[in-house]
Amino acid sequence: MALTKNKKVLDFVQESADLAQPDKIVWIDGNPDQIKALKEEAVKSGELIKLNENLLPDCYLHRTKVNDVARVEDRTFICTTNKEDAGPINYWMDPRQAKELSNEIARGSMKGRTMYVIPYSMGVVGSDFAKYGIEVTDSIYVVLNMNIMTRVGKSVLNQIGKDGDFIKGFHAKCNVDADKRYIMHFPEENLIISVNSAYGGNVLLGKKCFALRIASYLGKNEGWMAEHMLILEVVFPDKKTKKYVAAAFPSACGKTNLAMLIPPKHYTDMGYEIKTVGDDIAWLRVDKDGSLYAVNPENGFFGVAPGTNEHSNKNALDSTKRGTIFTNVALNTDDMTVWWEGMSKELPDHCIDWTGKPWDPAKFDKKDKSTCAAHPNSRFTAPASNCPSISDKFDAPNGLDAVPISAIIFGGRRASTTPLVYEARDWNHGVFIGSAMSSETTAAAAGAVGVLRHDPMAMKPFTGYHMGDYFAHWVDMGTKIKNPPKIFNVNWFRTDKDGNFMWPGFGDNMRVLEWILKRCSDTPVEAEETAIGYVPKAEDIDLSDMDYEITAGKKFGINDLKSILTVDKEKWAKEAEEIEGYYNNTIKDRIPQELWDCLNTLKNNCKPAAKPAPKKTDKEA
Ligand code: GTP
Ligand code: SPV
Ligand code: MN
Repeated sequence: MALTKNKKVLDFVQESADLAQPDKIVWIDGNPDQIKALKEEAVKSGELIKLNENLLPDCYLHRTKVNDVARVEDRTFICTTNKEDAGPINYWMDPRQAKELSNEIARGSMKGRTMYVIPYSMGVVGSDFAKYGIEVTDSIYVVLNMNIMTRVGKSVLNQIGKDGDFIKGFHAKCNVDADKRYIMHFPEENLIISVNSAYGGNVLLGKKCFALRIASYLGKNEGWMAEHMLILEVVFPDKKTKKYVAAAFPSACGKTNLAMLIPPKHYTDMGYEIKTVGDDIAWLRVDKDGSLYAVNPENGFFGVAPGTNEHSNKNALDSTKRGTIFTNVALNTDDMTVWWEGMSKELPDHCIDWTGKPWDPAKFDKKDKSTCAAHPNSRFTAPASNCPSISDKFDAPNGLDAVPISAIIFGGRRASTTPLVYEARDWNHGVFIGSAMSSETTAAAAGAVGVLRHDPMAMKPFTGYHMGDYFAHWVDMGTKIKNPPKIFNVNWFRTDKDGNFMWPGFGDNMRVLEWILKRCSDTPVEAEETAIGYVPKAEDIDLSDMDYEITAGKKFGINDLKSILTVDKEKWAKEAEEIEGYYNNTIKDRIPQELWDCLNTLKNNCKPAAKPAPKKTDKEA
């Protein structure tokens, strides 16, 4: 039975049903019994595998089709009336043509199936920041994941009310045919259509589709920002001072890890703590006091499984111990638990790999991804409330969920050139640094891994409009914030000549965070001004009790720190050329003058110092 009288909601559900022709329509009301029944149904059909109830209570494993394991950027479309509005780096399709195409694919595709109607909230229900959506889908996996990742149920419909607005999301699994897979966004109509996939970011329409692509478009028009950012809280030793940091790294470049960081003992002894507000998406607004405030619109974590262990990210691992859905990890049949590469040093004896075949640990080769038991982009969907480090702010009611941001950090995977950390000279220079970001590609999207590509603000795959306008929006926001956060860039991924990571990363990133916050304090620590911005003096990064071996027997020391803090002008001159090429040939137009000015400054700063004129000899004189 329909749970609302809102005509727009009812019309959307009816139109979707008329198209897909399901046998049944079920409204998701948020009742735990309904969710429980759906889990049972999915176990019966084989869509989910129930895991060991004692070791992993209420946890399930799901395997996708092998052709459907990551976001598909080349099948993701921004469908604006004018092609130019989607910009040069989005795939564009004419809205009418897009609907004709997806209608043809989805028509009758839910025959014999059930269509679920999921009312969901991005943000705390009723909060000033929250926005609402309705997703219809024929996948129980989607219902159960949305129920973890967002706030779902009747309370959302109450908020939408009789004639309130919402984002429409239509998802039909169809035959999971990769050649007919389309993820389409209609920002002018608050509409998302997804067909022929059943994987994460392609189908959990509240996440990348709404909370980034559609929301970035809304933010541009309404004066706020939707960003691919984690939000963390630093609790100072006095336990009263709390500072908030937002950080944008591309997919699979360390957001979840930084958001859940456990500081080294040296810092916990002093009394520092890190709390998690969000791990993937931030919505940012200027509030009445003129500061920039952020919320995490999600309700759970869709985290990368491989590499997650007791040491690298205990908070994430602990978050997956109950009420979690695992996607494409390995099944340990000895005790019906899960396993993935990097969970433990010992390989399990009896595993079924992510494709459903018995796995032979003897054939495992770290360097050959095809021998992995878990897919490199296998994921866990875990409730945020499970996370031991979750901040009180995360779920705070009455608008108290928004946190003031002191620092914004950009970062990516760069084997060379980019130092461990540097600070922008001012807001616009920070926007320039974000716009010029490059990072090596990862398994989070279909395609080659390890290729250096431009990924401005980690938003290349997620900006719902023209990238040049997006840069201009950032510049414009800077004029609206009374005390803009300072902007930094970090790189945890510098490697030595043998390809080893030179910086320990993970918990030790606290040392960099501390420096960043010292730069944001009323009495900032000094820094070196370089061609690219402010770089720490090596002595100002606390290396106390650091115990990291870059390679066997080679312990990390201050000289290693110095080497990853160096700014090589020759390399940066090349980088500047590269950025200029990207601006000119890829983004092409609508780049604000402020960013061209920063590029010119960088180019000038990197020019080799003019050689002193050769002394004239007596003869010449
Ligand atoms: P998405 O969920 O795809 O947006 O990814 P994410 O940005 O949240 O990345 P996540 O924290 O899941 O980390 C992805 C990969 O980077 C994992 O394999 C981590 O082990 C690795 N990683 C994270 N932080 C660090 C770090 O500080 N140093 C190194 N060397 N690797 C890291
Ligand atoms: C990412 O790729 O940045 C993710 C995973 O967070 S997905 O939801 O699939 O986009
Ligand atoms: Mn992400």
